[in-house]
Amino acid sequence: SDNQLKPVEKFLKEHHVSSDIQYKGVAKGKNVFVIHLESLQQFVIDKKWDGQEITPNLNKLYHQKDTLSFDNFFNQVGQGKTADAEMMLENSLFGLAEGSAMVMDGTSNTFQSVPAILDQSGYSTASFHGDVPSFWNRDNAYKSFGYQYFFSKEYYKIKPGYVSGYGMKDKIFLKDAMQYVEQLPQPFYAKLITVSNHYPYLISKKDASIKAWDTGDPTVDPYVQTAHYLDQSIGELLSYLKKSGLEKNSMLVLYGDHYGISNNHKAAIAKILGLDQIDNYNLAMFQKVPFMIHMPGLKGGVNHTYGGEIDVMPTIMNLLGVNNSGAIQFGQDLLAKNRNQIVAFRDGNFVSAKYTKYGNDLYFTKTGQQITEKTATEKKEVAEIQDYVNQELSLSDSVINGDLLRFSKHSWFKTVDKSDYNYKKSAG
Ligand code: GP9
Ligand code: MN
Repeated sequence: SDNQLKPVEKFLKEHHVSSDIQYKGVAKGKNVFVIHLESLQQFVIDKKWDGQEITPNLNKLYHQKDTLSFDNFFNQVGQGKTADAEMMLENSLFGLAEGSAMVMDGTSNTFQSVPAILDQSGYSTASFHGDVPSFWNRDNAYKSFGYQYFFSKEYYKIKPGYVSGYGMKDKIFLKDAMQYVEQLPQPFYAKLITVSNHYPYLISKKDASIKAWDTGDPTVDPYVQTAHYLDQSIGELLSYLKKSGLEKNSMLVLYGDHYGISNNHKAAIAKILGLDQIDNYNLAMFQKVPFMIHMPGLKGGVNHTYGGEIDVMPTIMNLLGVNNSGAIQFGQDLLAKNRNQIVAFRDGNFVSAKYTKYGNDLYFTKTGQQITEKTATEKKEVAEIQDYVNQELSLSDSVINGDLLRFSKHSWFKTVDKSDYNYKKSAG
């Protein structure tokens, strides 16, 4: 019954922070590009290898005056990886502790997702991906999210050499996707999901324009090459957006979905970061992913707030000036003044502005110094953060497991009718 939603609403009300007024509606009516940077981690930003920047195009964007960049932004995914990132970004709900919420509940649940909300305020909405439509159950979950269009692999002409690993090579995919983007009525919300920088980081000789790392760990070493290729594909996309004039009336949101290099590769990570050894603090910080918002005229800069994927939806909704007050969102606007800066990992560990807990070890976030014996104050503060993290995760789970958004009624939202959508490419 709708009573099940009460504890969720109570928690969200207690922890509500008002969005930033200065940024409210600055992107009103703009097209939105959400650019999913597969497995891209924050540590590659501004980093060099073999005398070259690994991500020159993203670095340039990162430092531009009209880009809001975040250097303490963390991925918060669980086993659902990409799908969990999508769930968080477009619903401000966590993935589940096990499995993928998009697979298990994406077909049947009710959602109040970004695409559906924007559709209802006059946007056209589309997701683009160069892989099969069924991966992560996107072909069903996107209907629940209210996507009007889903241009998966079957919508592109695939020639020999176009596919690598999980789908179309990023340069080809992004270029071909633009043919559909151009036809979307404006304003539009377009999500572009890249794949080339995905484990096992396959890349042809022709596409590789930087040497592989030399850590001696063959799983890790080619990552730098596919990351560099991904960056080049973004460079090409950006120059297309400039040339076509689309940049002028668009807001770009770029994010890395999760780590590419897993914690099983400590020796290689140490080598890449130039450290003697890796502790749990280093591994926690290694979970940072890029997050940038770019728009001509935007008041940018590098923002140091601690946040993560769960916080993207409230941030974007405020920038777009689209009303969804009272929405069930577990994140807090990254630009809000009094945000709690608590970043929950799916396993109950966390990063906050003061403390970091990872692998059950506790550290001071600013210095990385380990805390082995807590003072009374530290005990209390850490317990409070842990309590918030536990509550936030379990209440988000209750929303998904109980399909509780069925009971969430708002004047600004009409329930999505999944039968309105059909993503099959018609013959001919
Ligand atoms: C596949 C792609 C990869 O369609 O999005 O997902 P991941 O393995 O990163 O979760
Ligand atoms: Mn992924």
